[in-house]
Amino acid sequence: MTSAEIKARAAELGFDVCGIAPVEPFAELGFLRSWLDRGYAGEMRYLERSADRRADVRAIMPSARSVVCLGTVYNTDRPYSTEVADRGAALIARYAWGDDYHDVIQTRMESLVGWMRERGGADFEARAYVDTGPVQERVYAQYAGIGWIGRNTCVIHPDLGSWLFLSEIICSLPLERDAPALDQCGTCRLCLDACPTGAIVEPYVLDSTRCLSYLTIELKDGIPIDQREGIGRHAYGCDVCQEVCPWNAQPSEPDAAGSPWLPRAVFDGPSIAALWRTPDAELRQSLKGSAMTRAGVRRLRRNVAVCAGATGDAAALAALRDVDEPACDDPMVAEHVHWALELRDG
Ligand code: B12
Ligand code: SF4
Ligand code: SF4
Repeated sequence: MTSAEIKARAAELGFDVCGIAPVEPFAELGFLRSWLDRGYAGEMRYLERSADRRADVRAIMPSARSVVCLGTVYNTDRPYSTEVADRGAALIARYAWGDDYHDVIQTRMESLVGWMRERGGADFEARAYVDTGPVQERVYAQYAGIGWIGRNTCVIHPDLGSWLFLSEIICSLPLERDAPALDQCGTCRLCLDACPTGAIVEPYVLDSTRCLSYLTIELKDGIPIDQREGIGRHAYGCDVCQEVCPWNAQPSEPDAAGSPWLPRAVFDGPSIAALWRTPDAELRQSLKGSAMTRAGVRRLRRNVAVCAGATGDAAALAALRDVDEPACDDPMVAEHVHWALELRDG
Protein backbone atom coordinates (compact mmCIF):
# COMPACT_ATOMS: atom_id res chain seq x y z
CA MET A 1 0.00 0.00 0.00
CA THR A 2 1.50 3.34 -1.05
CA SER A 3 0.89 6.87 0.18
CA ALA A 4 -0.71 7.69 -3.18
CA GLU A 5 -3.17 4.80 -2.82
CA ILE A 6 -4.13 5.93 0.70
CA LYS A 7 -4.72 9.48 -0.56
CA ALA A 8 -6.87 8.24 -3.42
CA ARG A 9 -8.97 6.17 -1.03
CA ALA A 10 -9.26 9.12 1.39
CA ALA A 11 -10.59 11.30 -1.44
CA GLU A 12 -13.17 8.64 -2.34
CA LEU A 13 -14.34 8.61 1.27
CA GLY A 14 -14.97 12.37 1.24
CA PHE A 15 -11.78 13.81 2.75
CA ASP A 16 -10.74 17.05 1.04
CA VAL A 17 -7.05 16.74 1.70
CA CYS A 18 -4.70 14.03 2.92
CA GLY A 19 -0.99 14.15 3.68
CA ILE A 20 1.48 11.96 5.48
CA ALA A 21 3.91 12.95 8.23
CA PRO A 22 6.68 10.79 9.60
CA VAL A 23 6.80 10.13 13.34
CA GLU A 24 9.59 12.37 14.59
CA PRO A 25 10.19 14.57 17.66
CA PHE A 26 9.16 17.78 15.89
CA ALA A 27 10.27 20.93 17.74
CA GLU A 28 6.70 22.34 17.73
CA LEU A 29 5.51 19.42 19.86
CA GLY A 30 7.52 20.97 22.71
CA PHE A 31 5.46 24.20 22.78
CA LEU A 32 2.61 22.45 24.55
CA ARG A 33 4.59 22.15 27.82
CA SER A 34 5.45 25.86 28.05
CA TRP A 35 1.93 26.78 26.91
CA LEU A 36 0.46 24.74 29.78
CA ASP A 37 2.98 26.19 32.25
CA ARG A 38 1.86 29.70 31.30
CA GLY A 39 -1.70 28.75 32.32
CA TYR A 40 -3.09 29.14 28.80
CA ALA A 41 -5.19 25.97 29.05
CA GLY A 42 -7.34 27.43 31.86
CA GLU A 43 -9.74 24.79 33.16
CA MET A 44 -9.06 22.33 30.32
CA ARG A 45 -7.25 20.02 32.72
CA TYR A 46 -7.44 17.09 30.34
CA LEU A 47 -4.66 18.76 28.34
CA GLU A 48 -2.36 18.72 31.36
CA ARG A 49 -3.33 15.15 32.29
CA SER A 50 -2.53 13.89 28.80
CA ALA A 51 0.49 16.14 28.16
CA ASP A 52 2.97 13.23 28.16
CA ARG A 53 0.95 11.37 25.55
CA ARG A 54 0.48 14.56 23.51
CA ALA A 55 4.24 15.05 23.43
CA ASP A 56 4.72 12.28 20.84
CA VAL A 57 2.33 9.80 19.19
CA ARG A 58 4.71 6.95 20.12
CA ALA A 59 3.50 7.41 23.69
CA ILE A 60 0.09 6.24 22.47
CA MET A 61 1.31 3.61 20.03
CA PRO A 62 4.99 2.61 20.32
CA SER A 63 4.98 1.04 16.84
CA ALA A 64 3.89 4.34 15.21
CA ARG A 65 5.91 5.20 12.08
CA SER A 66 3.60 7.50 10.11
CA VAL A 67 0.66 9.80 10.69
CA VAL A 68 -1.91 9.97 7.90
CA CYS A 69 -3.42 13.44 8.33
CA LEU A 70 -6.79 14.33 6.90
CA GLY A 71 -8.58 17.61 6.40
CA THR A 72 -12.31 18.06 5.87
CA VAL A 73 -13.67 21.41 4.69
CA TYR A 74 -16.71 22.62 6.64
CA ASN A 75 -17.33 25.98 5.04
CA THR A 76 -20.81 26.90 3.83
CA ASP A 77 -22.15 29.90 1.93
CA ARG A 78 -23.49 31.74 4.99
CA PRO A 79 -21.93 35.16 5.74
CA TYR A 80 -19.00 35.60 8.08
CA SER A 81 -19.85 37.00 11.51
CA THR A 82 -17.76 40.05 10.62
CA GLU A 83 -20.28 40.74 7.82
CA VAL A 84 -23.35 40.54 10.08
CA ALA A 85 -24.32 44.11 10.98
CA ASP A 86 -27.30 43.33 13.24
CA ARG A 87 -26.31 44.00 16.85
CA GLY A 88 -29.03 41.62 18.01
CA ALA A 89 -27.74 38.68 16.00
CA ALA A 90 -26.50 35.64 17.92
CA LEU A 91 -23.20 34.53 16.46
CA ILE A 92 -22.50 30.81 16.43
CA ALA A 93 -19.21 29.39 15.20
CA ARG A 94 -19.48 27.86 11.74
CA TYR A 95 -18.07 24.47 12.74
CA ALA A 96 -21.00 23.92 15.11
CA TRP A 97 -23.93 24.61 12.76
CA GLY A 98 -24.44 21.18 11.28
CA ASP A 99 -23.91 17.57 12.24
CA ASP A 100 -21.34 16.62 14.84
CA TYR A 101 -18.05 16.37 12.96
CA HIS A 102 -16.75 13.81 15.44
CA ASP A 103 -19.41 11.35 14.28
CA VAL A 104 -19.31 12.17 10.57
CA ILE A 105 -15.51 12.02 10.33
CA GLN A 106 -15.07 9.04 12.67
CA THR A 107 -17.26 6.99 10.33
CA ARG A 108 -15.12 7.96 7.33
CA MET A 109 -11.94 7.27 9.32
CA GLU A 110 -13.13 3.79 10.28
CA SER A 111 -13.69 3.00 6.61
CA LEU A 112 -10.19 4.20 5.77
CA VAL A 113 -8.58 2.27 8.64
CA GLY A 114 -10.50 -0.87 7.62
CA TRP A 115 -9.27 -0.49 4.05
CA MET A 116 -5.67 0.02 5.27
CA ARG A 117 -5.92 -2.96 7.62
CA GLU A 118 -6.88 -5.27 4.75
CA ARG A 119 -3.70 -4.25 2.93
CA GLY A 120 -1.35 -3.57 5.85
CA GLY A 121 -0.17 -7.10 6.65
CA ALA A 122 -0.22 -9.09 9.87
CA ASP A 123 1.68 -6.57 12.03
CA PHE A 124 -0.38 -3.56 10.98
CA GLU A 125 -1.42 -1.34 13.87
CA ALA A 126 -3.39 1.88 13.75
CA ARG A 127 -5.24 4.40 15.92
CA ALA A 128 -7.64 6.92 14.43
CA TYR A 129 -8.59 10.20 16.09
CA VAL A 130 -10.64 13.26 15.36
CA ASP A 131 -10.16 16.15 17.78
CA THR A 132 -10.56 14.31 21.06
CA GLY A 133 -7.47 12.05 20.95
CA PRO A 134 -4.26 12.92 22.85
CA VAL A 135 -2.58 14.15 19.67
CA GLN A 136 -1.33 17.63 18.72
CA GLU A 137 -3.21 17.50 15.47
CA ARG A 138 -2.02 20.80 14.05
CA VAL A 139 1.65 19.91 14.34
CA TYR A 140 1.26 16.64 12.45
CA ALA A 141 -1.00 18.32 9.89
CA GLN A 142 1.70 20.90 9.23
CA TYR A 143 4.36 18.24 8.75
CA ALA A 144 2.00 16.27 6.51
CA GLY A 145 1.78 19.32 4.24
CA ILE A 146 -1.93 19.92 4.93
CA GLY A 147 -1.23 23.54 5.82
CA TRP A 148 0.88 25.79 7.98
CA ILE A 149 0.06 26.83 11.54
CA GLY A 150 -0.89 30.48 11.12
CA ARG A 151 -0.42 33.33 13.57
CA ASN A 152 -4.02 32.71 14.68
CA THR A 153 -2.77 29.15 15.50
CA CYS A 154 -5.08 27.54 12.93
CA VAL A 155 -3.87 25.23 10.17
CA ILE A 156 -4.28 27.02 6.84
CA HIS A 157 -4.27 25.19 3.50
CA PRO A 158 -3.05 27.48 0.69
CA ASP A 159 -6.09 26.73 -1.50
CA LEU A 160 -8.75 25.59 0.94
CA GLY A 161 -8.17 28.09 3.76
CA SER A 162 -8.61 27.14 7.42
CA TRP A 163 -12.25 25.99 7.64
CA LEU A 164 -10.87 22.49 8.02
CA PHE A 165 -11.51 19.77 10.55
CA LEU A 166 -8.37 17.79 11.23
CA SER A 167 -8.19 14.07 11.92
CA GLU A 168 -5.43 11.48 11.69
CA ILE A 169 -4.55 7.83 11.54
CA ILE A 170 -1.41 6.93 13.44
CA CYS A 171 -0.07 3.77 11.84
CA SER A 172 2.83 1.35 12.00
CA LEU A 173 3.71 1.54 8.29
CA PRO A 174 6.77 3.54 7.17
CA LEU A 175 4.89 5.43 4.43
CA GLU A 176 6.35 7.91 1.99
CA ARG A 177 6.16 11.34 3.66
CA ASP A 178 4.97 14.67 2.31
CA ALA A 179 6.93 17.90 2.47
CA PRO A 180 5.94 20.07 5.46
CA ALA A 181 3.78 23.13 4.70
CA LEU A 182 5.56 26.48 4.66
CA ASP A 183 4.40 29.45 6.72
CA GLN A 184 2.72 31.94 4.38
CA CYS A 185 1.53 34.53 6.93
CA GLY A 186 4.20 36.91 5.70
CA THR A 187 3.92 40.32 7.36
CA CYS A 188 0.18 39.98 8.04
CA ARG A 189 -1.15 40.52 11.58
CA LEU A 190 -4.86 40.87 10.85
CA CYS A 191 -5.92 38.08 13.21
CA LEU A 192 -3.98 39.51 16.14
CA ASP A 193 -5.52 42.94 15.62
CA ALA A 194 -9.07 41.64 15.06
CA CYS A 195 -9.38 39.28 18.02
CA PRO A 196 -12.06 40.95 20.18
CA THR A 197 -10.39 39.94 23.44
CA GLY A 198 -6.69 40.05 22.60
CA ALA A 199 -6.46 36.30 23.14
CA ILE A 200 -3.67 35.87 20.59
CA VAL A 201 -1.10 37.18 23.02
CA GLU A 202 1.75 36.90 20.55
CA PRO A 203 1.94 35.46 17.06
CA TYR A 204 1.17 31.70 17.14
CA VAL A 205 0.28 31.77 20.86
CA LEU A 206 -3.28 31.76 22.11
CA ASP A 207 -4.30 32.26 25.72
CA SER A 208 -7.45 30.13 25.95
CA THR A 209 -8.63 31.87 29.10
CA ARG A 210 -9.24 35.00 26.99
CA CYS A 211 -10.61 33.22 23.91
CA LEU A 212 -14.37 33.43 23.32
CA SER A 213 -14.36 29.86 22.13
CA TYR A 214 -13.09 28.73 25.52
CA LEU A 215 -15.35 31.05 27.52
CA THR A 216 -18.54 30.04 25.71
CA ILE A 217 -17.85 26.35 25.08
CA GLU A 218 -15.27 24.94 27.45
CA LEU A 219 -16.30 26.65 30.70
CA LYS A 220 -18.87 24.42 32.35
CA ASP A 221 -20.19 26.80 34.98
CA GLY A 222 -20.17 30.54 35.40
CA ILE A 223 -18.39 32.88 33.01
CA PRO A 224 -16.12 35.27 34.97
CA ILE A 225 -18.05 38.50 35.46
CA ASP A 226 -15.28 40.74 34.20
CA GLN A 227 -15.22 38.84 30.89
CA ARG A 228 -18.95 38.83 30.17
CA GLU A 229 -19.29 42.17 28.40
CA GLY A 230 -16.43 41.18 26.09
CA ILE A 231 -18.50 38.26 24.81
CA GLY A 232 -20.71 40.63 22.84
CA ARG A 233 -22.90 38.69 20.36
CA HIS A 234 -20.83 35.51 20.48
CA ALA A 235 -23.33 32.91 21.67
CA TYR A 236 -21.19 29.89 20.88
CA GLY A 237 -17.53 29.83 19.82
CA CYS A 238 -15.87 32.47 17.68
CA ASP A 239 -14.57 32.67 14.12
CA VAL A 240 -13.22 36.21 13.95
CA CYS A 241 -9.50 35.35 13.71
CA GLN A 242 -10.25 33.09 10.76
CA GLU A 243 -12.79 35.37 9.07
CA VAL A 244 -10.30 38.21 8.77
CA CYS A 245 -7.61 35.90 7.40
CA PRO A 246 -6.87 36.67 3.73
CA TRP A 247 -6.54 32.93 3.08
CA ASN A 248 -10.26 32.55 3.85
CA ALA A 249 -11.32 35.39 1.56
CA GLN A 250 -12.36 32.99 -1.20
CA PRO A 251 -14.84 30.37 -0.01
CA SER A 252 -13.12 27.05 -0.47
CA GLU A 253 -16.07 25.13 -1.79
CA PRO A 254 -19.72 25.80 -2.69
CA ASP A 255 -22.45 24.29 -0.55
CA ALA A 256 -23.43 20.84 -1.61
CA ALA A 257 -27.07 19.93 -0.99
CA GLY A 258 -27.09 17.37 1.79
CA SER A 259 -23.78 18.59 3.21
CA PRO A 260 -23.62 17.66 6.90
CA TRP A 261 -22.20 21.12 7.68
CA LEU A 262 -25.24 23.15 6.59
CA PRO A 263 -26.86 24.88 9.56
CA ARG A 264 -29.81 23.42 11.36
CA ALA A 265 -32.81 25.78 11.15
CA VAL A 266 -32.54 27.07 14.74
CA PHE A 267 -28.86 27.96 14.25
CA ASP A 268 -29.20 29.52 10.79
CA GLY A 269 -28.69 33.21 11.51
CA PRO A 270 -30.80 33.47 14.69
CA SER A 271 -31.22 36.60 16.78
CA ILE A 272 -30.31 36.52 20.47
CA ALA A 273 -34.00 37.07 21.26
CA ALA A 274 -35.16 34.22 19.00
CA LEU A 275 -32.66 31.80 20.51
CA TRP A 276 -33.77 32.69 24.02
CA ARG A 277 -37.43 32.31 23.05
CA THR A 278 -36.85 28.83 21.59
CA PRO A 279 -38.34 26.33 24.05
CA ASP A 280 -35.98 23.95 25.86
CA ALA A 281 -37.43 20.91 24.06
CA GLU A 282 -36.79 22.42 20.64
CA LEU A 283 -33.28 23.50 21.56
CA ARG A 284 -32.54 20.04 22.91
CA GLN A 285 -33.82 18.47 19.69
CA SER A 286 -31.68 20.80 17.53
CA LEU A 287 -28.56 20.14 19.61
CA LYS A 288 -28.95 16.39 19.25
CA GLY A 289 -26.26 15.00 16.95
CA SER A 290 -24.68 18.45 16.47
CA ALA A 291 -21.22 19.53 17.63
CA MET A 292 -22.97 21.74 20.20
CA THR A 293 -24.46 18.77 21.99
CA ARG A 294 -21.61 18.86 24.55
CA ALA A 295 -22.61 22.29 25.78
CA GLY A 296 -26.27 21.34 26.13
CA VAL A 297 -29.20 23.67 26.65
CA ARG A 298 -27.85 24.90 29.98
CA ARG A 299 -24.58 26.34 28.70
CA LEU A 300 -26.23 27.64 25.55
CA ARG A 301 -28.81 29.56 27.60
CA ARG A 302 -26.06 30.89 29.85
CA ASN A 303 -24.26 32.27 26.80
CA VAL A 304 -27.39 33.73 25.24
CA ALA A 305 -28.22 35.51 28.49
CA VAL A 306 -24.72 36.98 28.53
CA CYS A 307 -25.13 38.14 24.90
CA ALA A 308 -28.38 39.89 25.84
CA GLY A 309 -26.63 41.77 28.64
CA ALA A 310 -23.42 42.42 26.74
CA THR A 311 -25.17 43.87 23.68
CA GLY A 312 -28.01 45.57 25.53
CA ASP A 313 -30.24 44.56 22.60
CA ALA A 314 -33.81 45.57 23.54
CA ALA A 315 -35.51 42.55 21.95
CA ALA A 316 -33.09 40.18 23.65
CA LEU A 317 -33.59 41.80 27.05
CA ALA A 318 -37.37 41.66 26.58
CA ALA A 319 -37.05 37.95 25.80
CA LEU A 320 -35.04 37.40 29.01
CA ARG A 321 -37.84 39.02 31.01
CA ASP A 322 -40.64 37.07 29.27
CA VAL A 323 -39.50 33.51 28.85
CA ASP A 324 -39.34 31.10 31.73
CA GLU A 325 -38.45 27.64 30.51
CA PRO A 326 -37.15 25.15 33.10
CA ALA A 327 -33.55 25.64 31.89
CA CYS A 328 -33.84 29.37 32.67
CA ASP A 329 -34.41 28.49 36.33
CA ASP A 330 -31.16 26.55 36.60
CA PRO A 331 -29.25 28.51 39.28
CA MET A 332 -26.20 29.02 37.06
CA VAL A 333 -28.31 30.24 34.12
CA ALA A 334 -30.50 32.36 36.41
CA GLU A 335 -27.42 34.11 37.80
CA HIS A 336 -26.35 35.09 34.26
CA VAL A 337 -29.87 36.33 33.46
CA HIS A 338 -29.81 38.36 36.64
CA TRP A 339 -26.44 39.82 35.67
CA ALA A 340 -27.72 40.81 32.22
CA LEU A 341 -30.87 42.50 33.50
CA GLU A 342 -29.06 44.19 36.36
CA LEU A 343 -26.43 45.56 33.97
CA ARG A 344 -29.04 47.11 31.69
CA ASP A 345 -31.90 47.93 34.06
CA GLY A 346 -29.76 48.80 37.06
C1 B12 B 1 -7.68 22.83 23.23
C2 B12 B 1 -8.25 23.20 21.90
C3 B12 B 1 -8.84 24.47 21.77
C4 B12 B 1 -8.66 25.54 22.81
C5 B12 B 1 -7.24 26.13 22.66
C6 B12 B 1 -6.91 26.49 21.19
C7 B12 B 1 -5.44 26.62 20.90
N1 B12 B 1 -5.12 27.46 19.94
O1 B12 B 1 -4.62 25.96 21.51
C8 B12 B 1 -9.83 26.51 22.48
C9 B12 B 1 -11.05 26.11 23.29
C10 B12 B 1 -9.56 28.00 22.73
C11 B12 B 1 -10.06 26.16 21.01
C12 B12 B 1 -10.66 27.01 20.12
C13 B12 B 1 -10.89 26.70 18.78
N2 B12 B 1 -10.70 25.50 18.21
CO1 B12 B 1 -9.82 23.99 19.06
N3 B12 B 1 -8.83 22.52 19.68
C14 B12 B 1 -8.21 22.30 20.80
C15 B12 B 1 -7.50 20.92 20.76
C16 B12 B 1 -8.39 19.91 21.48
C17 B12 B 1 -6.07 20.91 21.31
C18 B12 B 1 -5.20 22.07 20.80
C19 B12 B 1 -3.90 22.16 21.56
O2 B12 B 1 -3.18 21.19 21.71
N4 B12 B 1 -3.56 23.37 22.04
C20 B12 B 1 -2.34 23.61 22.72
C21 B12 B 1 -1.44 24.53 21.88
C22 B12 B 1 0.02 24.48 22.38
O3 B12 B 1 -1.47 24.03 20.61
P1 B12 B 1 -1.76 24.84 19.26
O4 B12 B 1 -2.42 26.15 19.35
O5 B12 B 1 -2.36 23.81 18.38
O6 B12 B 1 -0.26 25.26 19.06
C23 B12 B 1 0.52 25.25 17.97
C24 B12 B 1 0.91 26.67 17.54
O7 B12 B 1 0.15 27.64 18.20
C25 B12 B 1 2.36 26.73 17.75
N5 B12 B 1 2.86 27.38 18.98
C26 B12 B 1 2.44 27.25 20.25
N6 B12 B 1 3.18 27.97 21.07
C27 B12 B 1 4.11 28.58 20.31
C28 B12 B 1 5.13 29.46 20.68
C29 B12 B 1 5.93 29.96 19.67
C30 B12 B 1 7.03 30.89 20.09
C31 B12 B 1 5.71 29.59 18.32
C32 B12 B 1 6.57 30.13 17.25
C33 B12 B 1 4.68 28.70 17.99
C34 B12 B 1 3.90 28.22 18.99
O8 B12 B 1 2.79 25.38 17.76
C35 B12 B 1 1.82 24.71 18.51
C36 B12 B 1 1.97 23.26 18.59
O9 B12 B 1 2.28 23.00 19.90
C37 B12 B 1 -7.46 20.66 19.20
C38 B12 B 1 -7.57 19.19 18.79
C39 B12 B 1 -6.25 18.44 18.98
N7 B12 B 1 -6.33 17.26 19.56
O10 B12 B 1 -5.21 18.93 18.62
C40 B12 B 1 -8.67 21.49 18.68
C41 B12 B 1 -8.52 22.19 17.35
C42 B12 B 1 -7.19 22.89 17.37
N8 B12 B 1 -9.57 23.21 17.39
C43 B12 B 1 -10.13 23.46 16.26
C44 B12 B 1 -11.11 24.46 16.02
C45 B12 B 1 -11.91 24.36 14.73
C46 B12 B 1 -11.29 25.48 16.95
C47 B12 B 1 -12.10 26.78 16.77
C48 B12 B 1 -12.06 27.35 15.35
C49 B12 B 1 -13.55 26.54 17.22
C50 B12 B 1 -14.43 27.80 17.22
N9 B12 B 1 -14.81 28.33 16.07
O11 B12 B 1 -14.78 28.29 18.26
C51 B12 B 1 -11.39 27.71 17.78
C52 B12 B 1 -10.19 28.42 17.14
C53 B12 B 1 -9.43 29.29 18.08
C54 B12 B 1 -7.95 29.40 17.65
N10 B12 B 1 -7.58 30.51 17.06
O12 B12 B 1 -7.21 28.44 17.86
C55 B12 B 1 -9.53 22.60 15.15
C56 B12 B 1 -8.58 23.46 14.32
C57 B12 B 1 -8.54 23.13 12.84
C58 B12 B 1 -7.51 23.98 12.13
N11 B12 B 1 -7.77 24.23 10.85
O13 B12 B 1 -6.52 24.40 12.68
C59 B12 B 1 -8.82 21.45 15.99
C60 B12 B 1 -7.55 20.89 15.37
C61 B12 B 1 -9.88 20.33 16.17
C62 B12 B 1 -10.07 19.49 14.91
N12 B12 B 1 -9.79 18.21 14.98
O14 B12 B 1 -10.44 19.95 13.86
N13 B12 B 1 -9.58 24.91 20.71
S1 SF4 C 1 -11.52 32.49 18.29
FE1 SF4 C 1 -12.14 34.66 18.62
S2 SF4 C 1 -11.57 35.12 20.74
FE2 SF4 C 1 -10.50 33.22 20.17
S3 SF4 C 1 -8.50 33.90 19.40
FE3 SF4 C 1 -9.83 33.79 17.60
S4 SF4 C 1 -10.71 35.88 17.42
FE4 SF4 C 1 -9.84 35.70 19.47
S1 SF4 D 1 -4.81 36.67 9.44
FE1 SF4 D 1 -2.76 36.95 8.58
S2 SF4 D 1 -1.35 36.54 10.30
FE2 SF4 D 1 -3.35 35.72 10.86
S3 SF4 D 1 -3.26 33.58 10.26
FE3 SF4 D 1 -4.17 34.71 8.52
S4 SF4 D 1 -2.42 35.23 7.18
FE4 SF4 D 1 -1.59 34.61 9.19
